[in-house]
Amino acid sequence: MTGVTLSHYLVDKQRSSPLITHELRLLIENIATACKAIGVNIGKGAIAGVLGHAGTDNVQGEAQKKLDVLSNDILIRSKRANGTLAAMASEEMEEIYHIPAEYPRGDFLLLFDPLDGSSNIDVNISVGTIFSVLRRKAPKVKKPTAEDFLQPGTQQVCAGYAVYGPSTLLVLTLGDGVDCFTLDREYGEFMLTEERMQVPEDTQEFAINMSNQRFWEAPVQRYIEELLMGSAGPREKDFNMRWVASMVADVHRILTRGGVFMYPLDSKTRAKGGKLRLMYEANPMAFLVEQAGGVATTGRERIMGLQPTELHQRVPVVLGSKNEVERVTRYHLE
Ligand code: AHM
Ligand code: MG
Repeated sequence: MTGVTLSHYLVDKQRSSPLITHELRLLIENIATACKAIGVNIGKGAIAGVLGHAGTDNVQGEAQKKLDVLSNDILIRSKRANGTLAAMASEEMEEIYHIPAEYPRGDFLLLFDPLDGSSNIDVNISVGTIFSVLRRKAPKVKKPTAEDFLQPGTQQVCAGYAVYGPSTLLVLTLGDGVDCFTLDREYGEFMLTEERMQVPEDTQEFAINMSNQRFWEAPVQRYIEELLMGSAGPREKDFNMRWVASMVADVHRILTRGGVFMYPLDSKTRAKGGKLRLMYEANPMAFLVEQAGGVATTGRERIMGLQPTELHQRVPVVLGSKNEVERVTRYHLE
């Protein structure tokens, strides 16, 4: 085995930055281990009987898949004892998770979407895990509350995602660029395979669920109509569309070769505030995209600047290549 393992990478980071503490390193290594375990279960699929519905709904009223529940359990069980966390919050759990009294409590707050894109799991399309780490502001002796989690995205210490696809990848930011690791399945190690990922400023690729077109607001109608007109329209170039319907996979494509990803506000989701969750999806992805030179807005304002008001809050999302996201945002503000 040659190359830089995730552990080596984190030790180097710890040496070069006082912000990367021993506890943070331990937490990230631990998240990576949980992602490996989730990946193993996903890989077994029907053999392990993990596909299909769990028969329960989550707090958002969405039907849970068996793997949603399993992935959530893996993350909770693997992290509660490691001493770095004050509490956890998950897209799949209504209330925050308190660290049981028998384990030490740390300073960090972990938020996650244990299995993003889970509607794709039964058809063998890439899914992923998204996570975000905050530092708890209140003194350690106080019992953590949901309010401790309500910090804007700018306060994130670390964010990342795993994609369970043809390869299992871990993409990570500690606030100094974005780096990508590929799981060496033989050795069981995440190896550094790409440093300082960059989202190109311009793109000819967009990602949106076109079947929602009739529900969109005027600025999104205008933007997409112009893209579809291609070289015959005002943009004077052709655009290509891609929509995996797993945010992790769509965002990974954008971090790899650029593009714009949109889950805008529409009349179907307006009452809820949008489709995607601010704390488990929008904020961590916005942090990664910004760290790679891209932009992430709600169509109107910077996602990471939003002051969250509730744990399971939803927001519209427009992210990716700078010039496209700025154009969409301009159309909304005009
Ligand atoms: P999930 O976290 O329940 O899987 O939902 C989020 C997913 C995103 O991954 C994806 O971008 C979107 O929902 C797909 O929505 P649609 O069903 O409209 O294609
Ligand atoms: Mg999700």
